[in-house]
Amino acid sequence: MTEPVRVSYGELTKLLATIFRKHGCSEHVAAILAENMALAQGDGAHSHGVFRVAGNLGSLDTGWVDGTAVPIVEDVAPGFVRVDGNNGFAQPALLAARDLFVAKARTNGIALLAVRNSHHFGALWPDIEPFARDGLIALMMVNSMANVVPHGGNKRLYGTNPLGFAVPRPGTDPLVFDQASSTWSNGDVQIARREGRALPVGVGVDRNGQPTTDANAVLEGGALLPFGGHKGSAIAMMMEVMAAGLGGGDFSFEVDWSRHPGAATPRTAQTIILIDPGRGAPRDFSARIETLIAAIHDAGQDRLPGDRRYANRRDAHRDGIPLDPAVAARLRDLAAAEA
Ligand code: NDP
Ligand code: PYC
Repeated sequence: MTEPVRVSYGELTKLLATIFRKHGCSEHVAAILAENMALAQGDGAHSHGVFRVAGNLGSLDTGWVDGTAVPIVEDVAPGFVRVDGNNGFAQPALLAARDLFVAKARTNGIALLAVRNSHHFGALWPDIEPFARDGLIALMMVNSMANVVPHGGNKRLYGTNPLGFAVPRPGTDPLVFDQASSTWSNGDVQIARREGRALPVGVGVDRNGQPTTDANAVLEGGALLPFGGHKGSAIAMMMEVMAAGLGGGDFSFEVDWSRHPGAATPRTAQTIILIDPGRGAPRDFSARIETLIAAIHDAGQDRLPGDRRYANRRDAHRDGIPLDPAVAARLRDLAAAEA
C-alpha cells in the first residue's frame, strides 16, 4: 500500500475551494463544499470525502447543479422552516436556514427543516453534529438516486437514503450515527470496483436480480439491497416520505439527469428535526444518556458509532489528513488548471 501524504485542513480546504470555484461555484458555495469535504476526509469517511470531487464536478460541468444558487428560506409555521435550494447544493441551503431553524427549536422545543430542489452528495454527520454541539438532538433524513431494490422487488426504486442522528453529551463529543439504509453506500461499491475487490454476499444483485459479489454488476444495471431485508426497506421508504414527500422534492426514482451525462449528484430533498432535550424533561437528559452509554459498554459494546471518526479526526488534526499521493497530485492539478 502506498504511504499517504499528509495535508492540513487549511491546505485541503483551500485546494478544494479553488477547484469548486473553477468549476462554477460562487466563493460562498465553494467554501462550504470544501469545508464539508475536508471534514469528511479528515474523519476517514472515504466514500464521502475527496472521492466525491469528480461527481460534484460532473454535476457542475453539465449544468445539472447550480454552483451559484441562492437558497430561498421560507418561515412557514412556528416550528417549520422550508428551503428551496434553487437547484444548488444542500449544505448552503441548510446554512441559510440555520439561525431561524435553531431559534424555532429553542422557542418551541422542537422544529423541522425541509429542504428541496437541492443536491446532497456528502455525509450527513457534518450537517448534524454541530447542532448536537449546541445542545440539540438532530435527526436527518435524505433521499438520493434510485440504486436500491425494495425488499422482494425487482427494480431500482430507493436511493441509499441515509439517516443521521446526533445527541449532545456535555463535556464530550456528541453521540452520532450516520448510515445508509442500504447494505453498503453506493460510494463504497464504487471504491470496491476501483480496487478490484469482491463484495460480500448479500450486498447487491445484478441486472437480472440475481445475487452477485461483482461490484461492476451492481453498479451497471444491478442494485444494492436494503440493510436487514424488509426492515431496512421500510427505513428507505420512510426516507422517501420524510425527505422528498414532506419536503416537496423528487423521489429517488424520479431523479432524471439523462440530459446531463456525467452528472452524479441527486437533486432531491433533505429533512432535519431538531429537539431541545432540556425542554420539559422529567429527568436529567444528559445524565440519562450517560447511564445508557455506560450500560452499552457494560453489555460489551466498546465501540460506539462515531468513535472511529473522532479518532481519525484527532489523528488528522495532529498529523494532517492522509491522502493517497495520486489523489493529492490530482487535486493540485485540478486546482492549478485553467478555469
Ligand atoms: P457505515 O456502515 O460505515 O457506518 C454507519 C454508522 O455505524 C456510523 O455511524 C459508524 O460509525 C457506525 N459503525 C460502523 N461500524 C461500527 C461498529 N463496528 N460498531 C459500532 N458502530 C459502528 O456507513 P454507511 O456506509 O452506511 O454510510 C457511509 C456514509 O455515506 C455516511 O456518512 C452517509 O451519510 C453517507 N451517505 C450519503 C448519502 C447521500 O445521499 N448523501 C447516501 C448514502 C450514504 P463511524 O462513523 O465512527 O465508523
Ligand atoms: O454513496 O450511496 C452513496 C451516495 C448517494 C448519494 C451520495 N452518496
